Amino acid sequence: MTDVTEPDLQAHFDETISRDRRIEPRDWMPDSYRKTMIRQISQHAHSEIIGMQPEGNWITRAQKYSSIFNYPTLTYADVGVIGWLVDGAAICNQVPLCRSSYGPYARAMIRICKEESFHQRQGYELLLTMMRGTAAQKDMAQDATNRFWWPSLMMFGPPDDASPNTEQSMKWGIKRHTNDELRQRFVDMTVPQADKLGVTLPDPQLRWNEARGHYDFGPVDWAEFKAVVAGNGPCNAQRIAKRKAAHDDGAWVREAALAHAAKNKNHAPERTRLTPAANHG
Ligand code: BYC
Repeated sequence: MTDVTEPDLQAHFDETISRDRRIEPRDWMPDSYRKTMIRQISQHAHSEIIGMQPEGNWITRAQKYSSIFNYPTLTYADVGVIGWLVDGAAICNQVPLCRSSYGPYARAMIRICKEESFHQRQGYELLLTMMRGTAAQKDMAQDATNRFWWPSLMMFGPPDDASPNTEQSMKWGIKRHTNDELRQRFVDMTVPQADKLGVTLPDPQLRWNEARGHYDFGPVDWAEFKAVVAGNGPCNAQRIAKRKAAHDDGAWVREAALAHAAKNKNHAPERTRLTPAANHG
């Protein structure tokens, strides 16, 4: 049997990517590919945990919720706008990730997109109802749209020329479109929805560009994005403090579960214990 060398493994990996096949957890992969996947999946998982907090703010007053991270939820209309815009942006970003080169992530994303799609429709429906309501309800929907429009555009990440990870992630098939391409797709998809709802998107430069076949839109405040990502957004400190408190408050549950597991292990009848060999089987 011949030894498989690192260049062989790299060549096999490159061929898998070039044939648009999936990389699986036990496959050889370059350290930098593994690092990128861990970074991106961690960010995603972290978003799901923190993302429930803004709408959790409204949970005692309404039964439906989805999420967003470091911006406050000031009125109930925010629940609708987060569903419509935030989950809409998440879907736009994540549908192409269903074809990500990393198999487990791509497969998980199919289920995640179905769930996000439900939130998006629920938010849109909620806003449609509010926009058929009183003047005060319409004002609430417009105010929530004003506050969440720009942060939603920021969700796609920095512009392509300031995105350090896009080029390599595109080569690896982790990302299928650049941040700017997806941001544009989201704008093009959302403007007609805003028209139908009867809300105005807070961008005076937003207009159809016949030559490009896309909507032009005004500049995103990247200084604000950087501040939020650096931990200085309106609710960063609050979100992390709440998350930490929930983790600390749950310490007794983890301790009890571990103690229970240890007790069961010590008292388990011999025949039901797994040997190390069985564990590996
Ligand atoms: N927020 O080189 P870039 C959701 C960071 S929605 C914070 O373009 P990449 C949900 C980026 O991590 C959100 N940080 O990076 C909705 C990198 O920093 P590091 C979760 C951001 O990875 C409702 C740096 O900026 N979804 O799911 O190629 C309810 C340079 O950026 C952001 C996902 O995460 C941001 N918006 O592209 C519940 C989807 N944007 O790590 C949940 C998966 C950029 O080098 N993720 N950064 O220190 C992705 O598709 C990509 O990671 C991104 C960024 C498009 C977000």
